[in-house]
Amino acid sequence: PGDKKITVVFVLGGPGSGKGTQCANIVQHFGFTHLSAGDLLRAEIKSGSENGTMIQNMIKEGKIVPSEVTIKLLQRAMLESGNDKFLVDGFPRNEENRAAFESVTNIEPEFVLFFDCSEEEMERRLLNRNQGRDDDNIDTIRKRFNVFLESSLPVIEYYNSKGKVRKIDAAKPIDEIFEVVKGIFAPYST
Ligand code: UP5
Ligand code: MG
Repeated sequence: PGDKKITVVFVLGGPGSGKGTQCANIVQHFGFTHLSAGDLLRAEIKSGSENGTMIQNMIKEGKIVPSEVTIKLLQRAMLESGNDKFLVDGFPRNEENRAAFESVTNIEPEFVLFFDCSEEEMERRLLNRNQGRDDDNIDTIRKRFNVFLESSLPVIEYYNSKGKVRKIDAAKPIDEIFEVVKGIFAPYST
């Protein structure tokens, strides 16, 4: 535990709203390290860890993996990166994730980037993605949408009440969205 100031931006939005796509652009322009909680969990399944089967089942059902598992993976990735600026993509997904992250790491996000997109458009994107993700089928997609509305939107509302949400219209083309994103990150360029 050093005194080094760590900058964390939470990147939130529904399934298929474009979090991963925009994070890749932000990394290139602003020197952040991208930590997708979903990618870390999928890597954990592949690594054959003892939690792998549990994680796989939760993802298949669109359910939220217990905080302690996800937070450990995030903390490890932060340490290994050697960086001090992070995009935490797809986390926190519920109130418990949020409170646990704050108390375990003592980190408050600088702000929350919220990609706002209609379910119709997100569904179209996910069904066209074709990356072999176990959860990109219509049954699981519907479950993911429900969990987002019930559990994840309240987290965004919480940060909104603290004036920390930067809401972005994510229904536009990728490059137009990134123009807006750039303006938000300009103060954080190195
Ligand atoms: N695309 C992107 N932007 C576009 C645009 N503007 N116009 C047209 N097309 C666009 O994009 C999705 C697809 O759309 C891509 O094909 C892209 O080219 C295109 P992407 O950038 O991948 O969207 P993203 O928001 O990242 O979608 P993703 O499916 O990754 O979001 P989820 O939040 O559903 O997935 P995640 O990986 O974060 O989580 C998966 C599961 O892991 C969860 O359901 C949960 O079970 C578990 N999980 C936890 O339990 N805890 C966590 O903390 C995190 C995950
Ligand atoms: Mg993603």
